[in-house]
Amino acid sequence: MDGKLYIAIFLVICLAWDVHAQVNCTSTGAGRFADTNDATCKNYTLCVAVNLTTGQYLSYNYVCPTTSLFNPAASQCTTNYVCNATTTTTNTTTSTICTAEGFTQDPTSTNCSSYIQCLLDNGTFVEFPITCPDGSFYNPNSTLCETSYVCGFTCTAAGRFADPSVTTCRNYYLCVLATNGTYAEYLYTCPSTSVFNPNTRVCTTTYTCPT
Ligand SMILES: *[C@@H]1O[C@H](CO)[C@@H](O)[C@H](O)[C@H]1NC(C)=O
Ligand SMILES: *[C@@H]1O[C@H](CO)[C@@H](O)[C@H](O)[C@H]1NC(C)=O
Ligand SMILES: *[C@@H]1O[C@H](CO)[C@@H](O)[C@H](O)[C@H]1NC(C)=O
Ligand SMILES: *[C@@H]1O[C@H](CO)[C@@H](O)[C@H](O)[C@H]1NC(C)=O
Ligand SMILES: *[C@@H]1O[C@H](CO)[C@@H](O)[C@H](O)[C@H]1NC(C)=O
Ligand SMILES: *[C@@H]1O[C@H](CO)[C@@H](O)[C@H](O)[C@H]1NC(C)=O
Ligand SMILES: *[C@@H]1O[C@H](CO)[C@@H](O)[C@H](O)[C@H]1NC(C)=O
Ligand SMILES: *[C@@H]1O[C@H](CO)[C@@H](O)[C@H](O)[C@H]1NC(C)=O
Ligand SMILES: CC(=O)N[C@H]1CO[C@H](CO)[C@@H](O)[C@@H]1O
Repeated sequence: MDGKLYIAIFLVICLAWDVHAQVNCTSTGAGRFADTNDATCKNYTLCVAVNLTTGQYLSYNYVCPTTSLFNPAASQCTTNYVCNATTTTTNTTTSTICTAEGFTQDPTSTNCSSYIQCLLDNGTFVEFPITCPDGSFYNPNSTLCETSYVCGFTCTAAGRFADPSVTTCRNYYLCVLATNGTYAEYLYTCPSTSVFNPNTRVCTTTYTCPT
């Protein structure tokens, strides 16, 4: 009798512990959070807000790539984070996309469904593409995948306009008013090393893209 009761209590505690083993996105909100049950600092959870009114979140577990560890202060994987006396690295860079550790837009993803994680690995930047959970899109402002983020651009006037979904200033939209009152939308990439200047609305090599 007593034995059965203790087994029942044991099972309940196990189940409860299992549930609490994951990050509780309702209490953390959207973002990336360390899996506190992982003493090796490799695992973290991405919380994606589905409905802020109902407080509904999707959670996805990830493992930091290579030697990187989840740094809770930076909310991302870094190679210089000391979990408990593990790895440290130096810097010096060469990568076409990465200029710092952290998250950046995937220039090949026109629909914002993926992004790039930049890590320093033995002094060299390494790129890791990450796919956003279904139905969510990478917002470069928050560096998170968000279901409410609107990727891309809609013409509201004729002319050339910077592509807001890419921070490199390389892309722009040409909006052409059709006879039926709607706009035709064309996406262009500035030639060679030029960037789109939103003030003069032309591609130029003299404009400095804000970072
Ligand atoms: C998650 O956190 C919320 C708010 O703090 C709380 O109401 C809820 O019970 C927690 N869920 C779990 C599974 O711990
Ligand atoms: C970390 O995540 C991996 C992959 O999901 C899993 O196999 C491993 O058990 C996790 N480690 C810990 C300590 O939770
Ligand atoms: C820290 O390292 C010591 C010795 O390597 C180990 O016994 C301990 O479990 C580690 N603690 C954490 C939180 O990783
Ligand atoms: C969020 O949930 C509320 C209540 O269920 C619902 O009325 C609302 O339409 C939902 N919003 C979205 C964006 O799904
Ligand atoms: C985004 O584009 C990728 C490939 O470019 C495609 O596989 C994916 O299905 C697209 N996602 C959405 C939500 O359209
Ligand atoms: C780091 O890079 C240097 C120079 O490229 C190389 O000599 C060294 O073996 C590398 N160390 C590791 C741990 O990969
Ligand atoms: C990003 O944030 C800036 C300043 O907070 C804001 O002006 C801009 O509209 C935001 N862009 C997007 C795409 O959310
Ligand atoms: C307006 O005209 C353009 C080009 O002629 C056409 O592609 C588009 O479908 C038309 N839109 C509507 C709502 O009729
Ligand atoms: C981000 C960072 O740590 N940058 C350092 C890389 O190394 C150079 C030279 O050692 C430093 O000046 C930077 O601050």
